[in-house]
Amino acid sequence: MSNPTHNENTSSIEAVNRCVNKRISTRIAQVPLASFIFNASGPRCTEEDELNLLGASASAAIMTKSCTLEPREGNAEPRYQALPLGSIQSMGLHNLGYKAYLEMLPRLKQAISPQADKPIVVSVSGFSLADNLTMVKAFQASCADLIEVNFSCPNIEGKAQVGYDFEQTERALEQLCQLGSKPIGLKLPPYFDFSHFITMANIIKKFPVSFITCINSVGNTLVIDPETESAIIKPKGGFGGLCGDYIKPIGLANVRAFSQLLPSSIDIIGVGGIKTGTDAFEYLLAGASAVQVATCFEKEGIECFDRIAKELDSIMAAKQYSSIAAAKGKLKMI
Ligand code: RRO
Repeated sequence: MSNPTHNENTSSIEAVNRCVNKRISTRIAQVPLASFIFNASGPRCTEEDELNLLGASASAAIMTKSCTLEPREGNAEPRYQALPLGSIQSMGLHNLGYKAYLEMLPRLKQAISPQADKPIVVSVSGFSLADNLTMVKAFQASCADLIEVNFSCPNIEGKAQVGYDFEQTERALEQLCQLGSKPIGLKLPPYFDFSHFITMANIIKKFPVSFITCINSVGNTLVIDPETESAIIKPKGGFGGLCGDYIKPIGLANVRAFSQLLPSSIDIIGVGGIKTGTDAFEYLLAGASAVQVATCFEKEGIECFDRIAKELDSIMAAKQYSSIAAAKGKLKMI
């Protein structure tokens, strides 16, 4: 953890000792987290007050909304609609611009320390490799603990998801992984074919990528209201990212496939349809080292982290798993 007053080993040990519940504490790229559950880069993590709320909550980390070089208002409203089993959204990367987050990080760190040594994960989503290089370089020199590079935003008109372009992904990693020693991870889009899992895993293995986050929303889906005979969100002709329960089997499959293809030193963070301890436990069995919550956090608010953590803890206790490591990737075949 980045704490200038401690050496790295001492502060890591202290952080682990502070974990309230050892059964669901975990690590991402060797950075300790007090629980298996934190927020996804998505809802309620754009503004400083939202990030402070996460700092004071049971979320195991503070994850920021993906940022761009310049501030963005995002796409036109309505751009989010709740659905019975999740949501569809096309937020359009509304964020304060990376300089605002850079400036905010020491204040966030200060607010969460010394009560809880909670990592801060910054998410970057530039419009070009040059943008991403500028932002990652800046965050490498900041007090962020982990850097997640978002290669999978589906909601910017005219901009394809980098994670679906394997050559571009490889060219980007060649440069992004050379900018400093803070752990870098990739937020990936969902893949639906084994050839794609294998190609992406082989690219990732060539570079010092510390973690991957699977999956972003399922991009470019369409929900129609038959009463009004119209799409239910405005941007991109109604096409948007599908989230929530609908996508959990896709998220689980991506976590499972990558956990079988990547070395265990690369942590996998599961996202997609996590709203109960059972959902989190399923991702753990598939091979996740931690999970992030998006739609459930949007709908339920900050209390979801404590609730899901307690539910997961109860499930693990009932099944006599004493640690995340004991259950990680232990999916059985029939
Ligand atoms: O802001 C968004 O519209 C957005 C982003 Br950056 C992302 O990575 N995934 C998503 O579903 N929406």
